[in-house]
Amino acid sequence: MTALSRATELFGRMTGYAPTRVWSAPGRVNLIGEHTDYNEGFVLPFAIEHRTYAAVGHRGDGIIRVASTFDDSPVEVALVELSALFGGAPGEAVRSGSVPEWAAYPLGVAWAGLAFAGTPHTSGVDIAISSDVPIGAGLSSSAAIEGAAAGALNDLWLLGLDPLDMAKIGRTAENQAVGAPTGIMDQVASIMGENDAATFLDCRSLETQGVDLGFAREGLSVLVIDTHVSHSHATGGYRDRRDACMRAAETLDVAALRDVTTGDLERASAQLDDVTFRRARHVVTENQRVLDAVDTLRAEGPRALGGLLVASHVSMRDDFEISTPELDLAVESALAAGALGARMTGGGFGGAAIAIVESDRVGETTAAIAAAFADADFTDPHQFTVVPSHGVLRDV
Ligand code: GAF
Repeated sequence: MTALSRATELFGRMTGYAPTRVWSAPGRVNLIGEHTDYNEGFVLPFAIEHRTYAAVGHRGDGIIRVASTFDDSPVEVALVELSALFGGAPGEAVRSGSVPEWAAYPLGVAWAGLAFAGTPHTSGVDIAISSDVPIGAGLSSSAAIEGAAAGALNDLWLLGLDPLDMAKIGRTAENQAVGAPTGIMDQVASIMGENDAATFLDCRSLETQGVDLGFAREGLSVLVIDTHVSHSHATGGYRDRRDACMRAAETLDVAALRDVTTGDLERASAQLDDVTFRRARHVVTENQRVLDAVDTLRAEGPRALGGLLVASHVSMRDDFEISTPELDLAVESALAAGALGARMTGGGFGGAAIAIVESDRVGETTAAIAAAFADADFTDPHQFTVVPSHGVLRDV
């Protein structure tokens, strides 16, 4: 059964009738530009073909009810209660157990969407969600839920939101309702993705440009190596890295690390302690690598990207310190098997790496990576290829 059928079937079981609309949004792979979004820098992600579906229909009683195929119990909240639920400290409703984390994504989107549109909406809604985006793999299953819910509710409730508004609403849901202090990259990638292209996003101006990738034309595939080491951005290291970046910007007296160039790094090293300097150096050099990757793709195509991807991984491993032994092994074994480039993707501390591989060598490469994991006594990674795909859309 496809995720679309599962969402439709779940909606029917919950309500006894067919959904009015089904919308879907994809997960994403970030090609390059990690931990640069909340520093107002540059990112280059692309949406993938794995999608999350939200089947929706009106109900007349002012209740929002969400159900999903990854949790048996539907969650119901009165729409007028959403502000009280999510308006306090970030993530409080989840931490206190008032809502399960998965439900905070669609409920948070409903809350932020209504507030953004300034609509005091009283008619209720049923939402049934199903997904084929791997969860906890660093492929942004969360942005996919937010994008699908935002598309569906915008349509059903006639909120009049444009794609960038929907991305902002998704980020608000994630930051405030779920309590994960993320940037806006994943939501923009999921909502605004295009077939065969990456989305080049300036996270300060929020301007986007599609950049042609041409993997298929060049006989290349993007391999995802999911290490099965799961991570959460609502806790721990992600927040710590973000705080270090904010401290660095404050000490360097700039609005954001976006305003520091590679030429400023020597001066910055005298002003920051060693750890904070290395965190800042990752962001500053990563911003430059994104700009270089866009130029490289346009001038030479995807075969020339490998060096930038590897440099990005090394910077995340040594300066930002967000890689894991499994991610390092995924990258090293992919490169040893002939990949043109490889790096961990997403927020780090687990999740997946990507490798650009000749399409006719995918089988050999995955076998070599699996053997390296077995030798190291690591869990067998889940490996699959992805293609750059379109963003949010209405399916039914
Ligand atoms: C996670 C976050 F959600 C993004 O906003 C981004 O910061 C990324 O980690 C790191 O580049 O996916």
